[in-house]
Amino acid sequence: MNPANNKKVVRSACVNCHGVCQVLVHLEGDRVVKVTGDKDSLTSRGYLCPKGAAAPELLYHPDRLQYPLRRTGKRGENKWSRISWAEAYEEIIDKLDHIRKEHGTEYFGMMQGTGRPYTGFVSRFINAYGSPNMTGVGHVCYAPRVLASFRTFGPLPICDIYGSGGEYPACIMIWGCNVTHSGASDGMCGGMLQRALKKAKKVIVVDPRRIGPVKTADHWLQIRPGTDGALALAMIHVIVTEDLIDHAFVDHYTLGYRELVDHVKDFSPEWAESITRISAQSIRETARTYATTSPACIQWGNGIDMSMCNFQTARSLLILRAITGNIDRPGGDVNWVHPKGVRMKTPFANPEFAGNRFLPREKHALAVDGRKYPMLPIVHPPAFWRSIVTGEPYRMRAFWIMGSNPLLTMSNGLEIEKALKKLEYIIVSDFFLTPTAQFADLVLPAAMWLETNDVVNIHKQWCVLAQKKVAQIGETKDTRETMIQVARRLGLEEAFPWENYQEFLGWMLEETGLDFDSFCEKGILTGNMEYYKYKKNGFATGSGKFEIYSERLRAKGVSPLPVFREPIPSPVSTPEVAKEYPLIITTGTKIRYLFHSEGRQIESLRKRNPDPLVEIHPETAQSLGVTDGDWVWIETKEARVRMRAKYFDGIARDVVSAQHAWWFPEEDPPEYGWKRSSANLLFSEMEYDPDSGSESLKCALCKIYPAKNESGEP
Ligand SMILES: Nc1nc2c(c(=O)[nH]1)N[C@H]1C(S)=C(S)[C@@H](COP(=O)(O)OP(=O)(O)OC[C@H]3O[C@@H](n4cnc5c(=O)[nH]c(N)nc54)[C@H](O)[C@@H]3O)O[C@H]1N2
Ligand SMILES: Nc1nc2c(c(=O)[nH]1)N[C@H]1C(S)=C(S)[C@@H](COP(=O)(O)OP(=O)(O)OC[C@H]3O[C@@H](n4cnc5c(=O)[nH]c(N)nc54)[C@H](O)[C@@H]3O)O[C@H]1N2
Ligand code: SF4
Ligand SMILES: [Mo]
Repeated sequence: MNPANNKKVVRSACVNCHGVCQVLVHLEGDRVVKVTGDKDSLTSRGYLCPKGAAAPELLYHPDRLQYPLRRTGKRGENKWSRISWAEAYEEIIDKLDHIRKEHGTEYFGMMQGTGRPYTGFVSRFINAYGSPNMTGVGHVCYAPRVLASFRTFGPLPICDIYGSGGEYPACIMIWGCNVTHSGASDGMCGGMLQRALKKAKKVIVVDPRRIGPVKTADHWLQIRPGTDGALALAMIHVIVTEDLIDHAFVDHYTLGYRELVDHVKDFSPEWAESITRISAQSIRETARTYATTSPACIQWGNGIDMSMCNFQTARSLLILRAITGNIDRPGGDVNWVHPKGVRMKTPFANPEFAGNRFLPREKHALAVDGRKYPMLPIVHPPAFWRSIVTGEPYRMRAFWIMGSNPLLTMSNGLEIEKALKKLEYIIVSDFFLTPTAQFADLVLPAAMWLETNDVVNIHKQWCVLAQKKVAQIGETKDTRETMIQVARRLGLEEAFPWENYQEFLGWMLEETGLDFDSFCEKGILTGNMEYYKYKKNGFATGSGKFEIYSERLRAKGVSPLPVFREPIPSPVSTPEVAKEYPLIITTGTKIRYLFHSEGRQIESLRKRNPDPLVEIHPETAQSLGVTDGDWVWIETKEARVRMRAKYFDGIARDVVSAQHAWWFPEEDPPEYGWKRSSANLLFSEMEYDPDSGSESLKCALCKIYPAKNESGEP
């Protein structure tokens, strides 16, 4: 038959990142030929980034994992045999049942990567099994802001850019976030933010790099990496001392304003100038613009997440929003309303979803990190890996890695490698055999979004999107189906009451009165937006107020009012290190064509960014004998890696920005060259944020010098 007669278009939702875009999937017969943006979509209005467009290439990639694999050779020999799902389940059950009977449930650990459709299932699984040993990347991404929000007033605030309340933001302050470039993050669609920027009267950008929106911005504060906490405090200082606050809001709905006034007395713009390298005058002018242009919102991002005071900085930025009266008002920073009747599956919207009640209290005390960081809800990754290497306080026996590539995306990859070598049993669920998956005893093939149905809601709180299965490659399975089947066979039906994954989707929609198919016909369910909800309900804090001063934090040993901490290392905190390593390095600004360690094998994406890049000011590069495109060594006190220099005059002369998570799937297993260019190798033992345990991945010290070529010595 002529395939042209057999064309079909299916509405779905892309989840090649955190899933914000509704798309049209074009099929010829049962082959997916193209994905395009859906112009009728409320969330994305036709937007599609290159990763979304490349989804069919990912689907049909010849290296995709298609069947469960059991390791047959030694670790690292890349020898595998194909087994059935029944055998895979049997093997896992046998192992996990044995461990809980012989040793105790804490001898099994799990980790997950970034926000994915199955986030929430992982914590539910580990809680139901009975182990406190779950780790992940949340301490350097998103979670510090979410937790700061909950401790201060409620769920994470989102810029109100959809105009549901009849107003658009008049002022948008983009703070450490590059979403118009990367495509999407935290439930915000880059294309939609771009539209909102056009409508805004004032745009402010706080970023050490000249990002796209700087072009039309009224203020660009080119901050020294890692010092956002100082800038935020100084802006509060200006707004307080010049009385630019929203009195009605502050008087009626906040707690601790008086203490704040006292607290910020010394945090003048002049104080901040010496720390941030932004002139006191710019700080004053920017604070005035922000406080006097109403409504205003702050689009914040990863730029503040990976610092020595991420939780504290997030608190300052929340307070900025509150004292200017922008919380939950049209065009401001709002808390979305969930779609009615949908069982929201993100633990942030629905803490019950994480299944904490299944983990007995006494088990918490057995976590391998002793729960050292008060604002960290998971096991601190460095402690997690160390416990496996040293066997202190004990060595977990089995470990399940769910969609993560920790060798590349976490700090101290060489220590992680040691840990993976020592573990008795490792399961990895992924799309590909990654450098991490090469350490597995059992590899489980995961379904990507084209291969599975879903009620998509990862970070978006105000809607769920219909995702429709249109293809099936080999025997891939949705990661949640895998967990349901394993859980039920382990007798954990109370936490996993669904026979299978499709039944779970029905359960999510149960109270909407829709079944999955009728949900797909609608494509989207939205909540009915309501503003100023606090006027009716108060805020979700102990006091019912927006807690500028937090007694609960004080009781946990966390500063009750936000503070700034100088990053370590930095030219200020470690001047002796700076003598040998004079450049400040920020790492991991998101790449438009790639997603963390993903996409390196997708040809159409890789060719847009074929090599690992480090941005450097042309004058700095020239003074080091480096030409645009040259291979260079980036060296910190701990290690060195090779990348290609990319001239960029939108960055300060002593700051460089290196891409993260590089490996080379085209090279030989098991390493695929991951030790050559991964920026995360530049970080090993280090200082951590005392509240959240975060690494300072956006501020370290390095030097750069020419390398002869990709593989050569200088
Ligand atoms: N230096 C530095 N390091 C960073 C950052 C930085 O800015 N600088 N950013 C950090 C941030 S924000 C984050 S979130 C982390 C991300 O850290 P990770 O989540 O570990 O990174 P990824 O490479 O996206 O994901 C790892 C694997 O998940 C697989 N995968 C994707 N989707 C699925 C799925 O549906 N099911 C399964 N089973 N597997 C799937 C992919 O194939 C990939 O191999 O990295 C952090 N690391
Ligand atoms: N294409 C693509 N999209 C993605 C991802 C991806 O890997 N690729 N990852 C997804 C994930 S998990 C996340 S968390 C989001 C993150 O998305 P974003 O929040 O946008 O995070 P980044 O791109 O890491 O950094 C944002 C900006 O912070 C700036 N920055 C660096 N250091 C500092 C600093 O010290 N202070 C300030 N103020 N700014 C600084 C960088 O120059 C950059 O412009 O993106 C998501 N979307
Ligand atoms: S921004 Fe994310 S959801 Fe949208 S098309 Fe790109 S990968 Fe897909
Ligand atoms: Mo992230």
